[in-house]
Amino acid sequence: MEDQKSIMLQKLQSNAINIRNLSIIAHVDHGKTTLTDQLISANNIISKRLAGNLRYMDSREDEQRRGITMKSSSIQIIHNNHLINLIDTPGHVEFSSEVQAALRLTDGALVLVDVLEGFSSQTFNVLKQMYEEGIKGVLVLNKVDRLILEKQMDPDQAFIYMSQIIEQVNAALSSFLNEQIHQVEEQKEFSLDDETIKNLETNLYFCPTKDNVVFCSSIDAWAFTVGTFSAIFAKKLKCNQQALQKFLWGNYYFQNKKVSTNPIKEGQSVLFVDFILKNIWNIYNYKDNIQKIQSIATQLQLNGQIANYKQLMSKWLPFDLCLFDRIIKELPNPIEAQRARKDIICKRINRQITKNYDARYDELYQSIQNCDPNGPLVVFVAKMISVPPECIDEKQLNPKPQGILSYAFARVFSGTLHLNQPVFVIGPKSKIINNVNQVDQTDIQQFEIKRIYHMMAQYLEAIKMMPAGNLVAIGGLDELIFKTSTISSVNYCPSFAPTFVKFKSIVKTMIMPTQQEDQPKVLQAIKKLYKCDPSLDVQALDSGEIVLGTCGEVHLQRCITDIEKLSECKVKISEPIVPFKETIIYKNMLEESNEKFHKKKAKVLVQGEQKQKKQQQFEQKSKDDDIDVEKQKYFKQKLQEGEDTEIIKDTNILEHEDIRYNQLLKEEVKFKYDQKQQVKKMDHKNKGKQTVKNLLVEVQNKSNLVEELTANQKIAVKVRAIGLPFELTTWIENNQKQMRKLLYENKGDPKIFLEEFDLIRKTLKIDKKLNELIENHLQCFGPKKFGPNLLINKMIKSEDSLIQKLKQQTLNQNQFPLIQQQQIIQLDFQQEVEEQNQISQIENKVESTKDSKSQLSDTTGSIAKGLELYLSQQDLSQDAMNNAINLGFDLALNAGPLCAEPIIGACFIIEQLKFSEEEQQSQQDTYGPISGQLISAMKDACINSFLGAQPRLVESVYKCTLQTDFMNYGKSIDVLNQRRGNVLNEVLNSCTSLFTVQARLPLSSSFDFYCQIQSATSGHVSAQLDFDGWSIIQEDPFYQPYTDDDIEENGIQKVERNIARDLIMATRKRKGMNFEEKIIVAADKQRNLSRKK
Ligand SMILES: Nc1nc2c(ncn2[C@@H]2O[C@H](COP(=O)(O)OP(=O)(O)OP(=O)(O)O)[C@@H](O)[C@H]2O)c(=O)[nH]1
Ligand SMILES: [Mg+2]
Repeated sequence: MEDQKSIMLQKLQSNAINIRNLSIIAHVDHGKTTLTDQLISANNIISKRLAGNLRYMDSREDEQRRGITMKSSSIQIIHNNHLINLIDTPGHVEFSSEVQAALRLTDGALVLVDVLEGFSSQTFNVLKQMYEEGIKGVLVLNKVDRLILEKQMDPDQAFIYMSQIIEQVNAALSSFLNEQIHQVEEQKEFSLDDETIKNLETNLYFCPTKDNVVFCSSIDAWAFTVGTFSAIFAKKLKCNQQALQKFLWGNYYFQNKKVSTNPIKEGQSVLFVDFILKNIWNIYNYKDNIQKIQSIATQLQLNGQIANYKQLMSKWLPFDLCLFDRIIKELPNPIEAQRARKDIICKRINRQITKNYDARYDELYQSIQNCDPNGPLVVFVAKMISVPPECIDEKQLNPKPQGILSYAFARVFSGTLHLNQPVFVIGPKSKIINNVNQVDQTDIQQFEIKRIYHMMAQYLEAIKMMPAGNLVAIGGLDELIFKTSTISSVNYCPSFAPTFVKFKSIVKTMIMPTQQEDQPKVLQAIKKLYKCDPSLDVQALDSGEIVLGTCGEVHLQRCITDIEKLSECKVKISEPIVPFKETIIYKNMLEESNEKFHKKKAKVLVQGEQKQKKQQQFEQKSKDDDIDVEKQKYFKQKLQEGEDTEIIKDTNILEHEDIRYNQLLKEEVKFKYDQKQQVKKMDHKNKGKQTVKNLLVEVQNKSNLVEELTANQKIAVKVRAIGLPFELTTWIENNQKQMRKLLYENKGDPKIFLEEFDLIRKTLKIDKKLNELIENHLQCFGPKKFGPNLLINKMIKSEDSLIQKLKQQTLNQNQFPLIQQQQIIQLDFQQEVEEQNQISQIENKVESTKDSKSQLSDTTGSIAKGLELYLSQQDLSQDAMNNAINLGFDLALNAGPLCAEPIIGACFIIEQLKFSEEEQQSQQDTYGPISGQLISAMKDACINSFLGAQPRLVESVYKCTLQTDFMNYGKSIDVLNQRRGNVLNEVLNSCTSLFTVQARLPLSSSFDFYCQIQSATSGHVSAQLDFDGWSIIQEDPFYQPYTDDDIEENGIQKVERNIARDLIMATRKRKGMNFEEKIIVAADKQRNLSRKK
């Protein structure tokens, strides 16, 4: 019996025309697993009675408990001599990588939409993934029963509502198509005619009359398409089925065997409603009247026992038959699909696209195109899955493996995979070979296939062979595969590893075993999981701690469960490590000058008043104290002098411009000066030991213009820090790939970059002064030459600025390298200690560049004579000096002063670089190489000027989409408010009376959000969190109210709770940095117990 089944399966697997490989994709909870249950119950894998409630594909305990799918799994179903390989995917946004892997392996997709919740953010995402993978789909409008029972919509409303959803889906597809057309037109410089675009759109769209839209209820097990009813009514009305089908969707009305586009009588329903929906609504209306249900069953000529409306519906419109019919007729078989998708599956073996084309690829290309089981073997492994031994059915083929092992989840694109077959496992780092006789063995390993299986949800059933066009699981590859791979019978086959979108790890957490002795086992488990999970990041700190980077809270929980299962040990995790960035707020310099002008004016007035007041007080006091007239005169004069000096100082503001205008309102100039000196001293003493309180004192006293001396006091570097517009910062971040190539790797044409950089500055209307500095004095971006910060050096000549050099390069392609490779050092500064080590490393590097006479050295810089002389005495070229400056700048950017998080959106301007004359006398230099000292001085100058330039914390935020009814709306908003959520917009869907609320939610306050919102609303709200980038916390972390007015203006709340400061403190605490000064609350006298005796 079993053998018969295997033979039959083998037969089906060998007949590619009758195979359908498909993924089920949708937003979370839209009913994918329930739908899969219904389909597999048709094969008696589970009973019909349990279908819908069992959620068979959710085989993990945590999937069942949480009620969501967390991994994609595959199952084989046989229908009408067809073999259907179906992959149920998770809908939760944190498992998007699973959808990507599933789509790469399959040829078609069922795109589900919960009709009540409608088109949602994840529907958009999965549609985009489907489009990019070139996969054909069938749209399934699921949960139609909810419109009847929950929303009590009438059929006319339901029709309008469902048409809107289809329109939204098509609009999304149209946007993807147009984007692609636009790209192709730009690249190839031609434009498509309207007719072609229209045809492309028509082929892409979902339309019920094309029979690629299914209306169903997975829970009640019924489904239909417009085609189902056109067949029924064509028979009844004795008309042509195809002709009738065209009118069964859209604004068509039926009267006296005629169809018209206008209603014949008032309130008349369209054909779709009249012929289809009204009949379904009718059955649901009588759902409690069993006699009526049975009489309807008789009218519909349904045989057999009908006990309730659900049975009636599923007998009348059988779910599985409708879906299987659509899957088989609408979705392509592997041969059609591989022909259509060959350039997506394997770009590298297309003669037209690949530069270094190898003639031997022709055979591979042909074989994949034809899905040829006799061609060379090509198997693509999309992911690794862990399977416990009890789920593996070996059928005595091999000794049963012990422990949880990983299996490769793959698709055979060409050839046939056999047991004992020697193959090459080709990793993503393997190179394209263009020499027929040469084989580059990088990342290619030999292997003999020992175990092959087909998958039945969590179970693996051993088989002997698997031909092209099928999904397969392969054992024994644990050690050879890292996340994805390509397996081939020929070693020249290129890696098919797709450029999968790298899912950013958002939530980072430290993980450790509860029992220290379990560490090796836990490490092994983490290693195994890291190989399998495409979106898991693992980082080992020098301290020995392991940090897991996951896509969110749910993903993290899944990883923990897996690690515990794989290691059979309990683990504990730290509080999530939330990433922050540090920045300076941008103020238009011009605006600032105006602002300053007004402030200055105000100050003069205030000072005038104060002076008068002080004089009066003084006169009064002198009278009271009876101070002698001479003394009075003397003090009066002093007072006068003090005030005047300050005013004079301030008029000189352009030279010593301070963007922190608040400072200007303070009176005590002398006090300020003393404090500054103290802070300077403290700086040297407490390097790296600042507490937030120290910082607070510093920030209040620091200016954004700072001068730092090298340790030997010989070179002085004066740096000003200002903020960049956040849009410019984001633009640089988004263009990092291009900038990296151009500025770091010295590849590509700078023309496009220059144009775009120019355009963005114009669009943002960047201040003229800053723009001019960027044009003529930009030394580099940073960190690593392409980061979102700028280093401007007023000391360099205009022709040596980065922009001018790039411009020159466009005229004179590749004349000289822009950046010397030896400057490039990977920096990852978490710890102060590490930083020191790095400095000495960098010093060596810089020293080594001294001798290398660079082409730049004779063109760079116009530095003061004294300095030039000194540098030549020190044998330090100007080029090496610039390198040192760049490295100091980079060091500062890697760990900002607030909480050692990376700096973004800052612009550091070197105002002056001079030889410090006063200290010339100092004897023997005991401070090491001058380049190293310059790095430290530059770093300190950046950090200190940053502190004086209104630093702000930047936090990562989620876009939160909530769908809630009116009853739970208030509760949902409450939860958002408690967590610093910021509502962006709210839309009320008039058909469903559901609110869609979009908000921004800080990552740091998003933990347990799902749980809280579910318990607050008794599970009546659907919530989704998508990573949405970075947002500046506008609150000043160092805000201190000085006056009653400050408190009145900002509220006492602000004084008591400063969120930015709290977050900085928490981060510093986590990083083991000083975060608080010890304050003695109650200083009781120490008692000497012995005295008591
Ligand atoms: N009323 C109604 N409920 C349904 C229908 N289909 C599914 N559900 C319910 O919707 C909930 C989610 O169903 P699932 O099948 O787990 O959804 P899913 O899309 O697999 O969810 P994820 O895999 O987590 O993305 C369950 O409570 C189902 O009972 C339907 O047709 N009608
Ligand atoms: Mg599911």
